[in-house]
Amino acid sequence: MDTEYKIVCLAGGVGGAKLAEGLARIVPPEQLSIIVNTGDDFQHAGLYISPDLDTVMYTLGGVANTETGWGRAGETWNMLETLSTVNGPAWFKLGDKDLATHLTRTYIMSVGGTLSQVTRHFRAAFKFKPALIPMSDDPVPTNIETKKGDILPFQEWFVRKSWKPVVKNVLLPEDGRLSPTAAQALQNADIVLIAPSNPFVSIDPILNMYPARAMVEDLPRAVVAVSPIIGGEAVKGPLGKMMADWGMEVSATAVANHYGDLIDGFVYDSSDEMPFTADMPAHATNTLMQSSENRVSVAQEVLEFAISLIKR
Ligand code: FO1
Repeated sequence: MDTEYKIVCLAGGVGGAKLAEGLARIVPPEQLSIIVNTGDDFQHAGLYISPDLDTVMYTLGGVANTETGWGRAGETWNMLETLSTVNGPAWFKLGDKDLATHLTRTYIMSVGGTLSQVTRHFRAAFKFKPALIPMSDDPVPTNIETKKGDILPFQEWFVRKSWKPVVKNVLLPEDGRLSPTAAQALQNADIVLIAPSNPFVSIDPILNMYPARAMVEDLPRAVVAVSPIIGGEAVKGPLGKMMADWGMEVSATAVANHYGDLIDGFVYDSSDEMPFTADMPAHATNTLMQSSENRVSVAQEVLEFAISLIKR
């Protein structure tokens, strides 16, 4: 796809990784930046873990475990099995191959490297070209306030409690700031694409990084969000449950309304009704990204739709 536009994709885990992979196949790498949520990051057994960055990185590197949506393909679990025998913290499953990533990230950060430097270091190792950028270089953890009144670190809620506790609020840090490279990418963006990730725990954390929201509102000539809801359901993860728990309609329309006037256009799945949102340009297609072919076709359609908005 020959486009001179600079494209920034805001991405969380699995949905973000799939759109990023499709974009990486059609956009020249120097014109594509992927800004990834780091609100799920945490210290686990002394290791610095960045789940969404790793999911996008492994996907762009062609080594992602597509069954689980996290970790690496062809994984072995010797360390984890042994960890259990010595009563180590085995609730968060670390595969032997995946462990190499966490050890390397933790090492580089222990000698003063930033998360952005770590991510650039991995770009060479995993042989992908687009800029993969953490939303912030500082710890900006997302916490979950449950209806029962507990405040859980994200992975405690997501993994340890399998996102069963009903969410009252998603608590985002007040003082988070974009990483310098993320700010620069948004500064130069012509098009911002919001991936079909969870708006509340993957995309809002990115927009919460000062001054991301203002930059997205003011700068690019087209901001397009892709619906993470298909056929009235979330493809994966806690989104459907969260929306239902909040009494929201689990629909593409509800997601479009959540983004509101931040976006100029919305791409939704043909199986859903046209999102009735005040004169929001919308484009329907098959947004399910199973194979790498349709990751490319979805990326192509999203990009063409965004470009059409610029030319309007
Ligand atoms: N998710 C799980 O449900 N169980 C796990 O044991 C688990 C381990 C894990 C290890 C590394 C990693 O990068 C991700 C991992 N995830 C696991 C997924 C992770 O919790 C989620 O990917 C995000 O935080 C939400 O998108």
